[in-house]
Amino acid sequence: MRDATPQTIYLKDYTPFGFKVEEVHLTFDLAPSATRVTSRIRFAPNPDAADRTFFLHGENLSLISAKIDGEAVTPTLTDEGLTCDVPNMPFTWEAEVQIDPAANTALEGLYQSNGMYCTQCEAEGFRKITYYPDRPDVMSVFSVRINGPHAVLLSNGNPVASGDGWAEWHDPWPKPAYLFALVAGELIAHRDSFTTMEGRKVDLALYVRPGDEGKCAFGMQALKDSMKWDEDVYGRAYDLDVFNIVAVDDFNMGAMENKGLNIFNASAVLASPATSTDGNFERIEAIIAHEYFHNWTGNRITCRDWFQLCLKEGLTVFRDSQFTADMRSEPVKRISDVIDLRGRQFPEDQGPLAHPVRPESFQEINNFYTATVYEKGAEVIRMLKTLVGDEGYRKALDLYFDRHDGDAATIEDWLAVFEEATGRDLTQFKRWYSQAGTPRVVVSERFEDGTYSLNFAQHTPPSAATPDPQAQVIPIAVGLLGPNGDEVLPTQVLELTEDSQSFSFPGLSAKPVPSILRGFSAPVVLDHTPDHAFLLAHDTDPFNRWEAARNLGKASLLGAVTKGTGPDAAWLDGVAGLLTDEALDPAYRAYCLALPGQSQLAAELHGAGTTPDPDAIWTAHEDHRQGLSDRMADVLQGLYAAHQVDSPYAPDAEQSGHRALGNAVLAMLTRQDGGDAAQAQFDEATNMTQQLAALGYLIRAGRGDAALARFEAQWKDDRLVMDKWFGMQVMEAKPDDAADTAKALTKHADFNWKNPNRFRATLGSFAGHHAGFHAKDGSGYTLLADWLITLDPVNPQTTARMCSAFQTWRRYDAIRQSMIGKELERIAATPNLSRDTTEMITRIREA
Ligand code: B3K
Ligand code: ZN
Repeated sequence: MRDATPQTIYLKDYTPFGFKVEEVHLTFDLAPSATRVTSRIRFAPNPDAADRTFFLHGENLSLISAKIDGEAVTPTLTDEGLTCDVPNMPFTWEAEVQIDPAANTALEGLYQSNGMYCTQCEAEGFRKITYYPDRPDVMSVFSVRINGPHAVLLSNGNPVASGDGWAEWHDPWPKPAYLFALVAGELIAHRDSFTTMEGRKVDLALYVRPGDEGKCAFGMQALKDSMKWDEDVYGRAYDLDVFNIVAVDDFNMGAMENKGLNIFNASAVLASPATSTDGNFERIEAIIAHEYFHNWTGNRITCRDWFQLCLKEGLTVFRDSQFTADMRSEPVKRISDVIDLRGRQFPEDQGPLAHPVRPESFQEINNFYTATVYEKGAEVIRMLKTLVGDEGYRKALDLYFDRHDGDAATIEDWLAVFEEATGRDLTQFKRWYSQAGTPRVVVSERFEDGTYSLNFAQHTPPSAATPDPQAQVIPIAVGLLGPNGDEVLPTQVLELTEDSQSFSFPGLSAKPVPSILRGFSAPVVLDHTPDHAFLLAHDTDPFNRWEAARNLGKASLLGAVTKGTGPDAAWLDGVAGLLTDEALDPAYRAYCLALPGQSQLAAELHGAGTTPDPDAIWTAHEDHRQGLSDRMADVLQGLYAAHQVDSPYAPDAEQSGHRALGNAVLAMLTRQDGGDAAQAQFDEATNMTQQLAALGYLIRAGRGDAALARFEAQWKDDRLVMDKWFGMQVMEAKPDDAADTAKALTKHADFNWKNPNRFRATLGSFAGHHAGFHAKDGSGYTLLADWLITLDPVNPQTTARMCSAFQTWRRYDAIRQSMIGKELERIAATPNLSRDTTEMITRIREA
C-alpha cells in the first residue's frame, strides 16, 4: 500500500528536475468511467540538474501505451509513477492513459460533480490525470484538445478553435501542472467584458448550472472590481483574452486559481439577496479577488517547491485583505481578520500542529494549506510593509514582479527584493518564516521626571517544530493618551528586536495611558493590563478601542468562569456606550458587542493554568449575553428600528453594517420578548441576512420548529441555502442537544455526506460548537470520529482538514483527554487510513 509507510519530504533536500519541459499537448476523450488522456510532451535535459532520472508522477492511472520519439517503450511502473530510460538529448514523450472521473470521490484530479467534469490539481492532483513531473518548478506551455459531447468545453489560456463535440485551447504562459484545469458540461455562461489598462479587451464569463443564472451578477462585478484594483494599486494587468470562472457543487475548498479558468466552490461565487447573507457576499467578493490576484502572485510568479507555499498564499491573502479594506471599511476588516487569526491560527501555533509559515517537512502537502501559511503568512507581509513603509513596499513589489516574472521563486527571492529595494537587512526578520509559535510580549511601564518608559519582553513558547525560538523583529505601533483622554503622542512604530527592550518618551507633564499594538501591528499575544475602560472611551485607534471592549468582555467572562462573578459593570457600561454612539459605524458597533469565542476562552484559561470547563464557559457566555440584553432593554426596540434598511437590498458595506447591528440587537431583543420580534423578522424577511439571523434566534429561544419547517419547505431545492439550514440547527443547539441534533441531521434524506459543503455544514458546525463537541459523556468525540472514519476512504482531504477539531485536546481535563485519546487511537487504527489523515492524527497524538 502506498500509504502504509508515508514518506517525509524535506525542504533541505530540494533538487531541480533533470529535464525541462518545452511544450505539452494533451487530448482528452471524455467518458465518465473511461476517459482517455493522450499526452505529447517535449523534454530536454536540464543543464542545471545533476540527476537525470526520468521519473514521472502518476497515480490511479491505467497506462495504455508509451512512446519516446515515436518508438514504443516499456516504463517501470510503481504506485507513485514511472521511470524510463530516455535519450541524453531532447525527445518527445507520448503516453495514453485511462482514468475514471466518475469514481473519483476524492475531488482531486479529474472528477465529476453532478455530471459535469472538472479538475482540481493543486497541489499534486495532475498526477491523477496523466504521467508528468508534477512539481511547481517544472513550467511549460500547454495546448489542450477536449473531445466530448458537452455544450461547454473549457481549459486554460485562450480558445483556439472549436466545433461540435470538441474544443482546443492554448495557454501561452508557462505554468506548472498544478494550474492546469479542464471543465466540461451543460453550463450556462453569464458574460461581461473588461478592458485592461494596456488596452486588452478581455471576455469574462461565469459558468453555472442551469437554474443558477440569477446568482452571477455580484460575482462578475467583484471580478471586474478586482481587475481594476490590481491595476490601480499594484500596476498589474490581466494577460489573456478570456477569463473564465466555473461554479462547482462538489469542491474541497473555496476556489482555485487555475490560469484563466478559475474553478469555484458554488458557495464561494453564487450569490443573490434572497439566498445569500451579507457575510456570504463579502466572502465571495474576497475569494474572487483572491483567486484573481493569484494571476500575478502565484501564476506568473509561482513557487519553486511546496515549502514556499506562503510565497503565493500569504501574499495573496494580504492583497485580498487590502482590497476588502479598500472596498469596505479598513478598521472593520482588520477586526474581522484578527478575530479569524486568533480563532484559527493561534490554536494551530499553540498546539501540536504548530509549524513555521514556511514548513521544513511534510508528508502530505494538502495538510499544510493552513491558517499559519495563509493568515500568519499575510500578517508577516503586513509587518514587512509596516517596517519598510508604503513606498518601500511598492518599490520592492515592483522589483519582485520585474525580476521574477515567469519564475518559480522562493522566500529568499522575496526577501532579497525587499533588501535591495529598501537597503534593509532582513536576516532577523526571516525568523518569522522559519519559527513556529506565537510570540508573547510582556509590557511594563515607568514614569519618572516627565519621561515615560515602556519595556517590552518577548518570549515565544518552544514547540516540537521550533524547540529554541530566537527573538523576532516585532513592529509595535504605540500611541499615548493623556489623563484627560487626549492623544499626547500619535501612533509611532517601535521595533522590538531584542528579548527585552525599553523605549522612552520624554517631556510629558503627566503619566500617559499607552495604546499598544495599534491596528494589531504584529501577530503576537500582548501581555498588558492597561485601563481598558479608559481606552474604550478615548482611544483614537479603532482597532484598539474594539480591543479594549473585547478585553473587558474577556476579563468579565473569565471572572464568571473562575470566580462565579456576574457581568462586569465596566464592560456593560462601555459596550452600552459604544452601541448607542450613533457617530460610530454600525458594523463596527456590532463587532464591539461580540464576545470572545468559547474556544478562545478555553485557550485563555488553559494558558493561565486552569483546566477549562466547556459547560461553565457556555453558561458564562449565556449569562453575559443575558446581562447585556437586560442592561440595554430600554433602548433595544429603538435601536432595532433605527437600523432597519428601507432602500432596495444592496450587499454594500453601509447596508450590511446596519443589518449586522440590527441583527445583533435582535438577538438581545429575543432575550426580552421571547422571540416575537425575531418571528416577525423571519415572517417578513425579504433577504437571507434577515431570514437566517431570525431563524437562529428563534432556535436559540426554543421556538424554532415552525420556522425550520417553513425554511426547509421554502428552500429544499437550493443546496447552498440548505447548507445553512443544516448548519444553523447545529450551531444554535443547546450543549446537551448538539450531538443528537447533528446525528439526526446526518440521517436526513438531504444529508449527502460526500458533498464537502454539506459535510462541513453539519459535522464542521458541530466540531465548532464548543460545549456540544466537548460534552461530558464523550458523545461528541465519538460522533465526529465515526464520521471521519466513514469519510476518509471517500475524501481524505476533507477528512484530514476536519481532524484539526481535536488539535486542542490537551487543554481539557483528564477524562476528556482520555476519551479523545481513545477516539484518535481508533481513527489511527482504521485499516488503509489515507496518508492525509494518518499524518494529521499522528501529529495531534504526538503532542
Ligand atoms: N490555491 C488554492 C488552494 C489549493 C488547496 C489544495 N489542497 C486556493 C487558494 O488559495 O486560492
Ligand atoms: Zn490562494
